[in-house]
Amino acid sequence: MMDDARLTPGRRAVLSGLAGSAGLALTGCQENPPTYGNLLRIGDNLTYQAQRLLLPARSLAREYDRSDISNMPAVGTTDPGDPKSETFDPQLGPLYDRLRRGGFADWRLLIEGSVARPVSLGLEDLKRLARRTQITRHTCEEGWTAIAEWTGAPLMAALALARPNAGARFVNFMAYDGQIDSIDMIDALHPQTLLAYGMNGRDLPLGHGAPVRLRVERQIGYKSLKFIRKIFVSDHFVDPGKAGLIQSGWAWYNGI
Ligand SMILES: Nc1nc2c(c(=O)[nH]1)N[C@H]1C(S)=C(S)[C@@H](COP(=O)(O)O)O[C@H]1N2
Ligand SMILES: [Mo]
Repeated sequence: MMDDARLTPGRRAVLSGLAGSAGLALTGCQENPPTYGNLLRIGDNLTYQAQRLLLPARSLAREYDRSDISNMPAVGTTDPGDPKSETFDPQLGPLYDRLRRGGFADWRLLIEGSVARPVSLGLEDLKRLARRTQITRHTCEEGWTAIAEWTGAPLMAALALARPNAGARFVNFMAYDGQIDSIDMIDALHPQTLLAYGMNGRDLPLGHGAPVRLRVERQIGYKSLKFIRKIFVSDHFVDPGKAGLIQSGWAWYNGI
């Protein structure tokens, strides 16, 4: 596993230079997620292929009752606008802080890349799309789980507005702490994959990714990126370099 605890997704190391800040400093571009010469990582591709073969694309993650809802800690980045946070991004952080102070009235989500019609959606636009509420279990790689209720727009509904091209295979997400990650179209179009703006019946709290986070219910917790600012659809796998997790040894696909 990792020899430096600071590199766990839950407590990310300070990201030097690169990525996030430069907007779209995505490096590399290939067919499938690489394993970076890590022998153990070969299992990732096997796991990915096996899960994709064995699970029907639409099989749902288990959903729970209201009475199952438990306390959920906010971990990793809990305020991208806090300059004291070790994940503070000098370009994006102040932008986030300004948006938060304005109650996210000016927050916009850009969906671009391999799409017929790039769109920019505000919070109210997202709330006018189809709405889904689900009570699911979040599993963190650090060993804890928690059950919470999430409300949001199915990612599928937001993507549909932008009309992904026929060759589109991956959906990349950029967050206000500079993190970038991606999922494949199977997860992107899954009915439980949400752009969540509500948690346990309230607006998504700051620590949990306000105003909008991703929920990817059939993968490990670090795939549910918080503080989403931009979506980039791509025909090929894009390695986000230092802004991503895979170069630190974390699996790109981590199905649960
Ligand atoms: N942008 C961003 N998203 C993130 C993280 C982060 O540090 N930054 N941490 C991840 C990890 S490791 C987990 S377990 C969950 C934690 O979500 P929570 O803070 O709502 O419990 O968010 C994930 N998404
Ligand atoms: Mo995590």
